[in-house]
Amino acid sequence: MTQLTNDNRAQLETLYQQMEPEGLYPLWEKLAALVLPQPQSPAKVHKWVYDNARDYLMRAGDLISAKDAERRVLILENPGLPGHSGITPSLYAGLQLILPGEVAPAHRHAQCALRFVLEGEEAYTSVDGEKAVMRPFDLVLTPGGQWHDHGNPTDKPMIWLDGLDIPTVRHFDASFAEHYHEDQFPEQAPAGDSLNRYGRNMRPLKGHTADRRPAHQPLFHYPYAEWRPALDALANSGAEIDPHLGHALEFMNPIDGGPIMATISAHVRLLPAGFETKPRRSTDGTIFVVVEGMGEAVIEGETIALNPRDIVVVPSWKQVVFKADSQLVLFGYSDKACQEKLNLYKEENA
Ligand code: GTQ
Repeated sequence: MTQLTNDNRAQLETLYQQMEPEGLYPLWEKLAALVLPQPQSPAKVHKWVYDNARDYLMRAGDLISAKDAERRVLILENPGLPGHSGITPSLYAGLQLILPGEVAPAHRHAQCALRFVLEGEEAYTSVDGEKAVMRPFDLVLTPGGQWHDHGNPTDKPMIWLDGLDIPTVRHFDASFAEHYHEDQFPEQAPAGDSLNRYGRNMRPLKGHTADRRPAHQPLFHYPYAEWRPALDALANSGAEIDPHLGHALEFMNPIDGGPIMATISAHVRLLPAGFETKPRRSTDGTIFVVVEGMGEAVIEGETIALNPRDIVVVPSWKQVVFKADSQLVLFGYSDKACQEKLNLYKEENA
């Protein structure tokens, strides 16, 4: 703004005071902060050490049941977004615990969720009455609007990372949610049915039994037993490694080859021992989970040590370099899916 005379400034201040009760404000005082020349995320770089978070979660497990809590989850709130219950401005993360014999009762909501298993074997998530039996580092989706309950018939605790678009749905004022009148939604299909039909690069031949799954979202289980060998095969094939990403594969919706859900994208990467990525930044603030190996993330010059099951958030437009001390495998999710639809997504590979 050009220089104003004192008199002019005083008259403007009077104008602001008088119009404020009418909900009117001068854009010229705020324009530079509203329309930024580049992202300035309020979110901070942050790491959650799994074992520390796990201790608190297990203590919560002694005090409240999954049923009483509805979902027994510790929210991973970004320290730069206090009170927001978001790990980035658009996405939520939480650690959910289901103890042996427990059920987290059936509900459905507009929010889309992914689950990335960190501990435990063979508890399940049921989606519209079909179970996905979950093993460590499996990715399981509960797309918006679908009934889901979780249960643990095993004798060991089950813990996974929940990734939801809660802040995005809040932003659009579009939340709907309801409880089912029983704890478990009635079984509609054998466990793994959708994976068998849609998860092996094939689809049901038409004329077969009618499609039960919603047309836009038929597949909801991406097992570690399938994605991990795929990464290894890629790495061992002699394929050129992406200098900014390492060997990287995105989880895909088989319907259109697009991202797994409308608001959330997810991928995995493998960085061979000794590999260091070139610097990269992107507008999709990303939540990373260390699946295996040790190394470092250097984010805008800040070094974060990476160990198995650590969770690290890299906010929008922060430059990141990954260094693999041993072979490093990462899972990541972000709002890239949503940003691409809105023509907002940008990245810069240095
Ligand atoms: O499992 O349905 O972490 O509805 C937050 C909200 C998990 C769930 C969360 C949810 C769920």
